[in-house]
Order: sequence, then structure tokens, then C-alpha cells
Amino acid sequence: SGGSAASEGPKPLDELVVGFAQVGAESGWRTANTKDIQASFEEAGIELKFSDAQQKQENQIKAIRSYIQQQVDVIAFSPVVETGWDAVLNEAKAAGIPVVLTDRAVDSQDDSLYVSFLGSDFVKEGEKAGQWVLDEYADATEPVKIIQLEGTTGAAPAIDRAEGFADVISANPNLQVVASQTGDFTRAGGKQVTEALLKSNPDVDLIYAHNDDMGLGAIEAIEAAGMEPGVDIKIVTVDAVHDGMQALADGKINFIVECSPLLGKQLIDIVKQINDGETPEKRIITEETTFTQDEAIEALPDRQY
Ligand code: GYE
Repeated sequence: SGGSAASEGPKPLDELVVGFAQVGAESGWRTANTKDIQASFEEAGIELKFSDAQQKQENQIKAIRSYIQQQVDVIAFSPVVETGWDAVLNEAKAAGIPVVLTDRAVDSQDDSLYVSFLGSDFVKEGEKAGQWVLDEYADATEPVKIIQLEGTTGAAPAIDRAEGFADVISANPNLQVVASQTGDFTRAGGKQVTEALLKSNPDVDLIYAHNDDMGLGAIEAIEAAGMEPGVDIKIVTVDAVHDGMQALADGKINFIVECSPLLGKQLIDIVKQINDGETPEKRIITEETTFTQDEAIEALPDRQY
């Protein structure tokens, strides 16, 4: 066992071992993603070694090193931040173990350090959020004050969702981001930051949260301040997990850009291709939509997560 499956010919699936270094359990999205990955490996009959890094890069690096030592056939991981991976990925490369990025990207000059990157186009998600805001306030003649709740600092989805949003709303100078802070993709973080920012910006019109969980935290803070979320302060989020969709259906969130956590099946396909000595696509982009309140009410009963 061990080493690159590709160089030794295909192995029976029940002899394959994949190590997955997960970010953590910071959000509903992440929980759904973990569940889907574990279920997909179970169904495929491929052994999965799974670790939870609790949003710490050092833990993920440790996990990857231990997978290298155990000579797993494939390493998959969702990098908590974009930078700082070259050393450990070079170690995997030297050991002949192919690496698959799932969900989040690394910011490396050397794209030979991973076989494939499977996940969403986060810039596009930010653009979709921005487009809704642009349309919603198309007739505004006065400044529209926006608070942005950023995801984990340095994480691909935080960087890209900010970029796509800023790009699109720049078409209307009335749309002003008056404050932007990280809530670390958690509900508690979103609540805390919103509480603090509402004190300095009580007249804010809209909150753009990089994920549902932070938006749900913002709802709690807005209600605690005696205001009505979705009405006094509009909310736009990304993900479309169950609790977010429920809040949208209830009118407390106004618009959600979908980001699918169901990456398990596609990851299995990539692992099988590697095992068969094939070259997977370098970039595989998840297909996603957006939801208004009516669309959320219609979609909710059939959502898997
Ligand atoms: O949007 C957020 C999670 O990387 C796409 O991470 C993922 C993001 C997701 O914490 O809820």
C-alpha cells in the first residue's frame, strides 16, 4: 500500500485510503459539507481519514503531514486561508501523493502542487450579491449605507466574495460600505460584530454577510437593538443552508446566493480518476443559483441540508 496510486496501477476501491483535512465546523455549510463527504466515501466503499482543524492552519498542516506519513493514496483538503501551503504541499509532492483542493483555493504560484480544485466561484457569488443590491437600490438618490460581515480573514471565500461585491456595487456611487469586519464565518461572530457596528452606524440600510451563519447572528443583534431584520435593515447572505433559507422565507433575510456544500460525489469521481491513472480537470466549478423569499419558500421542503 501507499505511494501514488497512479504509478502502481488502479487499486481495488476498498484498498484506497484518502485523507481529508477539513477546515472546522464553523458554519451550517461546513457541517453539511462534512456530512456529504463522509456519506459519499461510505457509499463508494473508500476509506476516509478525516480531521477537523478548528479553523487553524497549523492543525491542517499537521493533519496533512500525518496523512503523508501514513502514505495515503490521495490527500484532499479545504485550506482555511489561501497562503502558506507551499512547504507542506511540496512534501506531499515529494512523497508522490496527489492533492485535491476541495471548496477553497490556495494562493500559490506553483499549480503543480495540486491535481484539481473542486469548488465554487466565490467571486461570482459576490457579484450576484452585489447585483441584487444594485437592482434593489437602483432608484436611490441618497447614500445607501452597507455593513459587510467578512468571512475568515485570508480565506478564499472571504477575499473573493468581498471583491465580486465591491466590483458590482461600484457602478452606483450611492452604495457605500461604511464598515467591514470579520465575523469568522460563525453565528457568534456575526452577532458580536453587528452589535458593535450598529452602535457606530445605527442608520445602516443593509448588511452583506459572507455566509448565512453571520447573517443569522446579525438578525439576533438587530432584533436585540429593537429593529426589524429584513425591513429596517436588509440582509443579503451567501450559502443557502437550511436556517438561512428559513430566515429568508420568514422575511428576515432578503436574498441569498447559493453556495453548494455537496462536493462529496465529485470528490469521489476525482479520486477514482486519479486511481485509474487519468488526469482530472484542473478546475471543477460547482453549479449554483440564487434565492428570493418566494423561491426560498418553494425550495425549502426539498432541500437536503
Ligand atoms: O460559505 C461558509 C463556510 O468555504 C464556501 O466556508 C466555504 C465557506 C462557506 O464557513 O459558510
